[in-house]
Amino acid sequence: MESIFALIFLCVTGTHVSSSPGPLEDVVIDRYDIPRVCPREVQTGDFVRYHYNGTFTDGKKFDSSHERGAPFSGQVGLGRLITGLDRGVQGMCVNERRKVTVPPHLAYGSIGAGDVIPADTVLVFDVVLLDIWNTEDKVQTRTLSKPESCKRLVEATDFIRYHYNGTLLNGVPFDSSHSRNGTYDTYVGMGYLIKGMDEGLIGMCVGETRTIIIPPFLAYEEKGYGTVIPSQATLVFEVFMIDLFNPKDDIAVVVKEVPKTCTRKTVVGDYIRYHYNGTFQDGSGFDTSYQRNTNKVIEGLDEGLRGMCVGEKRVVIVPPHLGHGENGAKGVPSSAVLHFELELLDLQKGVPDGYMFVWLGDSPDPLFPAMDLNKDLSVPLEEFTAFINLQVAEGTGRLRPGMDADGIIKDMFNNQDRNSDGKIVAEELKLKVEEDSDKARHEEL
Ligand SMILES: [Ca+2]
Ligand SMILES: [Ca+2]
Repeated sequence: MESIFALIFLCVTGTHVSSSPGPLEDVVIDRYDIPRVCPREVQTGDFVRYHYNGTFTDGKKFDSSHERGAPFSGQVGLGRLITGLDRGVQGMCVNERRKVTVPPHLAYGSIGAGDVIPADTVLVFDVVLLDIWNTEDKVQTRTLSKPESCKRLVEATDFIRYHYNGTLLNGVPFDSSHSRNGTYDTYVGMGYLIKGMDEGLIGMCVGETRTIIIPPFLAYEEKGYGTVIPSQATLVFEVFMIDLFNPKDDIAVVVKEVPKTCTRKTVVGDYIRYHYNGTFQDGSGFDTSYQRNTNKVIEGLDEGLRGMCVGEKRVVIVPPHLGHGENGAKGVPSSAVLHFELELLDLQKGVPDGYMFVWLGDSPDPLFPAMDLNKDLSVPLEEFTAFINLQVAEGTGRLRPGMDADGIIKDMFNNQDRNSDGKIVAEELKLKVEEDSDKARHEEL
């Protein structure tokens, strides 16, 4: 050994006096393209993925991962690579390009490799690093931005909706929810996601943007995914949290303002008028027109409006299973949590479902003579209208609140004028309750 060292020493010394370079002692590394941000450098034991072109010193190519279309993957420093490359990629960072010149004794020595590499050949590898990871790695998260107030953090078993961009460690994109024009909607922490994602999403709040870096053994491991995620790939997700709730959530009611006098609070069946401002968890407002075509209020809001005084203001938060569910509604996406700022404007006792008019005491019996105000044995619309308005004025009956009174009365009249001749006679008149007992689905009276 001593003589070999001596020889090399002489040769290296000789380069100072000779114009022709002597044989290489070690690899020569030319880091000709280093990324500005270099957060991690290859160390012994790391797994790496890289592309390379292998040439002789005259530039003739003997191997290329680019041409094969498959980068090299392997562990550094355990003799799986030729010794020269084990040394040559040390300290390299992702997206760095370097030229590694390997002397024969750190490559294929005096034997060479088959017909491809002759004996005692210096090899030049032009390498670009694509990925680094280590079996000791953990999921790394970094918050890029976050709202000032964060009322609630993502926990396991929550259902969440988020946008994401997914890239490989070298920045090559493999998937994006934005390209699909829809959020990714899922339960978290229940095994529906890759392990690293299940872990990295925990603790996020709505409105937060977070980077999640996931080593391959917590992602798609050796199998990769389709053509877009290679085997043993580190994944980088940039996640923007849109919405979160738990299926166990009930509505949340926060009372903001109650008037000093409150004689009556809303109960089931009341007719109410209220102002509301509807927003999603991210603060954006939703189109409320979806509700105008239906009298049906979503379950959570119906519940949230109970026990309220006129003039009271409250916020009601409705989880989707008490709102529009997985189907959403016009202007409301699937599985969206809804915030309602409410103010009760008016409150009236309602009438039972299916009724347009109710008697507040006993109804006149018999009814027809009472209704036939001028006693001509015939009740046209004008007379019927006068009769109903009289009941309302005297407090013996009430019309369904919140609707056009003349319209309701006309409907009631038409319903009783069975032969549609413009007048009601005694035989046509039947009490609503009698009809109900006949299981008829007519309305009124
Ligand atoms: Ca009459
Ligand atoms: Ca008639």
